[in-house]
Formats: sequence, structure tokens, C-alpha cells
Amino acid sequence: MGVINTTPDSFSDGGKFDTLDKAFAQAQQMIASGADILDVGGESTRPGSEAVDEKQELARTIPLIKAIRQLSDIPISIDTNKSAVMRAAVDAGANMINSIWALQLDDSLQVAVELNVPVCLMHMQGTPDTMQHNPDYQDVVKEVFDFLQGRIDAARAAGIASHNIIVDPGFGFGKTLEHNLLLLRSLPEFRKLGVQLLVGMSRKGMIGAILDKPADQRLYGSLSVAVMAAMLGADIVRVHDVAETVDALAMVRAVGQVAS
Ligand code: 9MG
Repeated sequence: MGVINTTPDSFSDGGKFDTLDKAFAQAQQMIASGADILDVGGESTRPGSEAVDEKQELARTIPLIKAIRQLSDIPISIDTNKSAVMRAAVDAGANMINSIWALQLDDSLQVAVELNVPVCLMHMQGTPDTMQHNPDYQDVVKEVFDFLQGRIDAARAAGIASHNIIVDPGFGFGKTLEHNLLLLRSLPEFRKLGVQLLVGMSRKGMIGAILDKPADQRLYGSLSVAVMAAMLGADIVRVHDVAETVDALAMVRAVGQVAS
């Protein structure tokens, strides 16, 4: 899954793709590089980020989704928490909803049921503006697991089929470095939830903290964790560097396919 942020304050690319043309060029490059899904977002979720209003989010995402859809039938995910943006995005050609709030806000769960597309339900402790102030767990793996189980149950009860549910432990969303590393090591545990597993660690602070490098120098660290995640059971990895990750994951797949 290639990340396309149309936000001027995105943490990893500093808003490089803040115009439609640039974001569209980025999408084209990701498609050519072998992305399976594009994740389009119009509101930054980096730690400390502030919310944007609906009008602005629509203006940033909908023309881009329409432009990508004219070019390709690649699955497009809309990274949003606003039900009006979900509706408009699916209407414009998006085929999936990525909710860092796990569809807990307003009528988003009901709207996702109506739209009948796959949904990604992510764990987050706190809110994007405060989540990294003091992340606190007794048992991070159990608490994230139980939260995701609860959201799967809520989604199923509302009418979303299991095959349309994807879960995500939410690396960097209200977690210390230790929490993130423990979650990565414990990824096989999350397979027990019985639905698809998505992870997003690309260029994040957990890599910067270990390598002591800024976001634009975290490619090798990002590839390492993408490979580990795939080997530990992730179905989808959300990344900025699609071409490099496609090669790295082809190697993982090849090893997994060797007959024993
Ligand atoms: C929007 N966004 C930023 N980071 C993310 C992550 O790790 N997972 C998902 N599902 N979305 C994310």
C-alpha cells in the first residue's frame, strides 16, 4: 500500500505532494512501481497534527481520487475519519476506508456498512495531537489485541463481512519505542484475530529513534521492518517507498513459496 499524502504538514515528505499535480505524479510512479493499493489522505495524522475541516479534506482528496481512477483500476483507500469524505471518496472511485479511529467517530461505522467496502480498523491510544505525550499500557499487546477484537465484533455486528475487515496495531499511534518493538515482535499473535493484518511503520519515529536519522533517511530501516512484518504475518504494508518495498517483499514471498 503506497502512501499518498496531500497534506502540507505530512511528517515524512514535508508536504512535497501538496498539489494535485504532484500527488498525481506520485500515484503514477507508485502504480508503475508495483503498488497493490494507494492510500490517499487529506489530513495529517502525525503526532501533534491538527484537524482539518471537511471542505479542505474533500478539496485535497476527491480530485486526486478521480484523476487516479481515470488512469487506473488500482484499489484506492481513503484515509479519513469523516463520513462525508468516505462517501465522496467511494463515489469518486475509492474502494476501501482506512480509519485510524477504527470507525468509532460519529456515524462512520454505519456509513462504512452502507458503502460496503473493505475497512481498516486501527488502534490508537489518545488523539493525534496528544498521543505521544505519555503512552501508557499494562500489557500493550493484550490491550491492542482486545481493542481490535472489540472493533471487529462491532463491525461484524453492524453488518461488515469478515472478509472486508482489516486490522492494524497502529505503530506510532500512542506508543513508545518499546511498545512499537514489542508489537512488531508479537505480530503473529494478531493473526489469531482471523482477519487481514495491515501495518504501517514506514519512515516513522520508531525507525528514527534507533537509527538517529531524519524521516528522509529512513529507507533502509523502513525496508527492514517491512520485511520483518511480512515474515511475521502482515498481509499489507503501508509504505512511502513502493519500488524498494516491492523488491524486498518479492524476496520474502519467494522464500515463503519454496517447497519444504
Ligand atoms: C494514516 N496512517 C498513518 N499511519 C498509519 C498506519 O500505521 N496505519 C494506518 N492504517 N493508517 C495510517
